[in-house]
Amino acid sequence: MPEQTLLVTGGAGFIGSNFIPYFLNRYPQYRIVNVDKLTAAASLSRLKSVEGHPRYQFIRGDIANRELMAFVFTHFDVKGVIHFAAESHVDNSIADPEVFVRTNVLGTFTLLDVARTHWMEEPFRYRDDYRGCRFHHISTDEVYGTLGRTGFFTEESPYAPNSPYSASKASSDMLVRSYHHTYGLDVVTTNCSNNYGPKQHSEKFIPTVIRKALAFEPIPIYGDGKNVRDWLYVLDHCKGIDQVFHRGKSGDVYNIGGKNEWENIEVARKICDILDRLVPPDSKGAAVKSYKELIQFVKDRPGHDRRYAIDASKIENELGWRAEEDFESGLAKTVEWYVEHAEG
Ligand code: NAD
Ligand code: TDX
Repeated sequence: MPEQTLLVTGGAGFIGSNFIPYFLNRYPQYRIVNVDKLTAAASLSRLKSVEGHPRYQFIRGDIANRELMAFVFTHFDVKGVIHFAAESHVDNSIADPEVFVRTNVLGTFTLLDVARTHWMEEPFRYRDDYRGCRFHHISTDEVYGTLGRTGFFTEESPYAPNSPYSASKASSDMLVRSYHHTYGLDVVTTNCSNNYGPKQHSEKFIPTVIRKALAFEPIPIYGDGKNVRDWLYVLDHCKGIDQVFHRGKSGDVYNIGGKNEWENIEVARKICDILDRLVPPDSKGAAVKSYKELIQFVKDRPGHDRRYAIDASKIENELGWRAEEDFESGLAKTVEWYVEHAEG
């Protein structure tokens, strides 16, 4: 099979840097060009395993830069896009929302429009050699807003974003939808729940708990700690993206989730239990007997969504995808990775 070039955006981030090695290993027919702006959330060290790989190339750049993106599409003859690049941290979107609109809305628009002009000779008709070029948009369950104690988000749930981050992702989802309905661009969107695993940026919840515990500093739990998130191991997310990119129905949306709901306080306690076994506090000469003693309830996040939970029946029934990683073992692997990398 002739090689095809895929553009991966945001590949130096958490999920993208787990996805690229997975995809290169699994599919010898793809070349990957990774365009990443290298914001504070990025790190090229996460991509060490693919450095120098003959089918991998990195370009530092902004997805909102139309000239650059047009160059990338033409120069590499891009035949598919997997679009991870985003500003992704809710707390940052509260402090400084503008860049979220710039990257998540304008950046996604720019990519879509470059894909349209590159892949389609004229509106409504694919050029023969670009038939089948697919734009896969990676999005979040946060676009659906918040749930009470019961119920799940489905692909039919109404959009009700509550933070500047989720509002910017919701806007990008709508642009993707419109490019399919108006121009016939081959798009798929996946809305995924909270990911966890190796290589996540330290500002996110699970890495924060581990980092603070290992430094014997207070572990900050927002509000009453009873907000619920549905945690999915990052490799399970990558496998879901793989299925939807290759087999999903054009124009469709697929929710991806772990059926794995936990209150934040429970997650923090689980991590402390793992750390107590892995790096006993007394082995570090600490006064505390368990890292749990460091847990501290702090001021809540403004507009903090109470509960997210995904009904993943569509991707399970249509594409046979299932979350495979069990939370206890996934969390243990994750904590071990951070301990190794904190010490290394
Ligand atoms: P991340 O913040 O770790 O990585 C984002 C990457 O995008 C970074 O490498 C950053 O440098 C890059 N980037 C940001 N702005 C850019 C720009 N203008 N041009 C080019 N590159 C730019 O995020 P993540 O956790 O890996 O999330 C990836 C995608 O998945 C995002 O679209 C996010 O909304 C979505 N998502 C994440 C989660 C999660 O739990 N992490 C869950 C559901 C969906
Ligand atoms: O220090 C903290 N203390 C705390 O209690 C932090 C950083 C978070 N939290 C809480 C807030 C949330 O209820 O933990 C939960 C998880 O927080 P984040 O890791 O910031 O994730 P969340 O806001 O749920 O969003 C994540 O999942 C959906 C990703 O960051 C998004 O990019 C993704 O779309």
